[in-house]
Amino acid sequence: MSDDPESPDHDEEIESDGGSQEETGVDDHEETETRADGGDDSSQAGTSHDEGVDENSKHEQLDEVRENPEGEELTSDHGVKISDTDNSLKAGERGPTIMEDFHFREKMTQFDHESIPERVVHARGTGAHGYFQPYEDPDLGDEYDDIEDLTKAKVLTNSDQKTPVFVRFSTVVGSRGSSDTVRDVRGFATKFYTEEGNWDLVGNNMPPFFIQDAMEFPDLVHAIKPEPDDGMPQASAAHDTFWDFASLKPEITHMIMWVLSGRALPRAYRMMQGFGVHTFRLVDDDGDSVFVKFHWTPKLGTHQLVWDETTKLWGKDSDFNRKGLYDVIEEGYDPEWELGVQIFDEEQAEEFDFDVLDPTKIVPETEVPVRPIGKMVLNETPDNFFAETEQVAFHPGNVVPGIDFSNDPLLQGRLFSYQDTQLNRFGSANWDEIPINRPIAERHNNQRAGFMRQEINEGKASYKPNSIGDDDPQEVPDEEGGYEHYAEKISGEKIRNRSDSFEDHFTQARLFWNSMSEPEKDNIVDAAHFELGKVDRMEIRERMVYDLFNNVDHEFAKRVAEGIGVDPPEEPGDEMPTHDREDPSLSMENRTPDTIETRKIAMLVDDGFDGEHVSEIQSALEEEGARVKIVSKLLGEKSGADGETVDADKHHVAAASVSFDAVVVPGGSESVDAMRQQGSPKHFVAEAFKHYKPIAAVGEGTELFETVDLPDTEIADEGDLESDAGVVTCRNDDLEAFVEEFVDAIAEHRHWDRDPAEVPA
Ligand code: HDE
Repeated sequence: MSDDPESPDHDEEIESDGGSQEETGVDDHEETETRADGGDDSSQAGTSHDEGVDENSKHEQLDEVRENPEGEELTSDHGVKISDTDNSLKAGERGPTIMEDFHFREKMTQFDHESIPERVVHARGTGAHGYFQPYEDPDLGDEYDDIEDLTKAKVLTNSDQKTPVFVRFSTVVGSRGSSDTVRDVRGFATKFYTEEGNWDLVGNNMPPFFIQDAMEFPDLVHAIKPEPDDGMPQASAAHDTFWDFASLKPEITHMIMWVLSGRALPRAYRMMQGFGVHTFRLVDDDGDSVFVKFHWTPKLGTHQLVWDETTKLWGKDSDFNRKGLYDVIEEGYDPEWELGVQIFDEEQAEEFDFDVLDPTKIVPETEVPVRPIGKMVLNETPDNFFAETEQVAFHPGNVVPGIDFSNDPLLQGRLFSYQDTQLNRFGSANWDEIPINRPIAERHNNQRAGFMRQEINEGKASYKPNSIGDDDPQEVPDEEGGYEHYAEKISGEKIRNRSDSFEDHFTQARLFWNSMSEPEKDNIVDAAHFELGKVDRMEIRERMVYDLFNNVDHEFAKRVAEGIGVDPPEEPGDEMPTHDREDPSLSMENRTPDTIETRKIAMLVDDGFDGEHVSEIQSALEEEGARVKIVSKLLGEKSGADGETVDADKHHVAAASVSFDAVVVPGGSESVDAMRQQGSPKHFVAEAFKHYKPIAAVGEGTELFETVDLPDTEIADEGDLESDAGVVTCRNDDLEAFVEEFVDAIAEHRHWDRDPAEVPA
């Protein structure tokens, strides 16, 4: 949990709730009696609709089940104090264990049943608590006046209210223990605990999807998961079955372009966009509707890792993304996203050259701008990974009045699958009673019983209509907040078919390719070389080049072919669109705000460092919001040239450049001489350079750079400050100017104008 002064103080609550047995004692009848009276509604763990919700509402509800062992006595699950939890009960010191040892049986049984099935997809993830708050009077452009005119969903319109949220980020393909930095789509699922019930926006970090119809999902997942005979590879699409499937499914082409791009290698969850993917509906008080696409835009920009870096992170820092989110929140930085909407009506939708119900398409921002309507802040880590992050269960079918579905056949299929999969994971329809899944809004209905039922439903009547219980709970008319589905007119024949309007698979794939910068295009080609290079069957590689890529862009197809032993196609594919359209919002290079907040900077030192350099650079970077870590050969105290001391945060055996965003080497001749004798600092610098990261050195620190091969890079001469493609070097006393240059270089994130191909790191 973060130390955020605004966050609720759980410890206090737990104590005053009587967490300890001694305090609680046994004569708590009073409270029970009050509940039996039915007078105290707080036992319902719900919030009356009139009271609304605030940022802390979910925490207050969770406090009721939080358990804290601090200062407490060990007991059995049934509350009996335990005198010895290390030795089983035996018949004689060296004799067999005795069946009546209830403590042994209970402890072992619980352990034997600790695991639940992992998610069939998105098994690996991490989560955080926070809140969502709509902006006051958001700017919706010329066409629409007021967000309240478009939707009755209070969660999106009431700017006075902070709605609690729980967000889970995930990879898709890998199993629960797989590495974080694999090439994959990332899940971005948000549960809003609104006053009108839970709304789950279960999205991804890429706006299109692989397939058009939910029927194809099991095939897609079987193809991409480890192959069934040998169970390999883990968490990777780079194998025959995935590309076999892809090469036979041209509808996948647009998504493949995204997956081969840096979007599939996010630098951090806090530096990742999110998308609702499908077209949804907003519905107003009169029952009128517009279409909407949801977008999350991170305040810190959208940034990527590079491939070589990700593969090293698999071994050196395999929890990189999970830990990244956890650490920044614990360190007091609360990641933030803006929720944006693209709004369009049915007539506008008719005009597009694609079908808005086809999830392999985006609505380009050049056609419909994204309008920010609110912000989300994540400000608290979970207390218990299993209880919160693992047990949270999302369902796109959880919507609140004012938000509705479109007929996107992928979305329609998801509306079945998520409830179904939770039954498999939890073994009960009562998964929605688990604390992290429970709504804050009150629940009253006649759904009953089942494994692990938590609620104690009072009364005799569990059916409707009834006269015994005054026919409660009562249905709620639409005008008073009852959910009413949008009354869309539907007519048609029962048909198992794909609409002709879903037929064009290449126009938007080409739009994506056209919109990439040259380095981004290079990354896509390199990724295709890796992925298809791992495919044994030539006919699959050929189909990818000839049938898919050559229908996106001829040059692209030729470049891919050359790296994977396929004869380059001589002519563009028959279906290749000829348009030159671009959408600047698709390139991550256009999503780099001028900030270095939360970036992690390694400062390489050894004994004899220049104390002024270290303290001034560190405080200047930290003032800008960066996190500086001192890295040295060994942990412990390091002494500066003038007697100052610093503690090393990391040592060479455990720290690698891949875990950092930038590297800086301060002066101090003894320190730099020592590092010139060590392999690690030189490798640190070379590797950061290879990964296009900003690197900087000042004073004697520049001499370390001279021992490393940094091709075509200008290093400052005596008295100068030099900044060359993110390599900042300084041989004068103007530390302020040096730090300023370095901060600019860090804000740029990666320096693609470098050519590090020859660097042996
Ligand atoms: Fe999911 N998806 N999905 N998916 N999905 C699941 O539900 C499914 C799709 C997404 O952090 C499962 O609870 C089908 C699109 C996220 O817990 C399962 C189809 C998008 C998460 C399931 C899709 C997503 C899931 C597995 C095609 C982006 C993780 C465990 C019709 C808009 C949520 C679970 C979390 C999880 C089914 C396609 C996002 C099996 C059938 C499109 C972020 O129900």
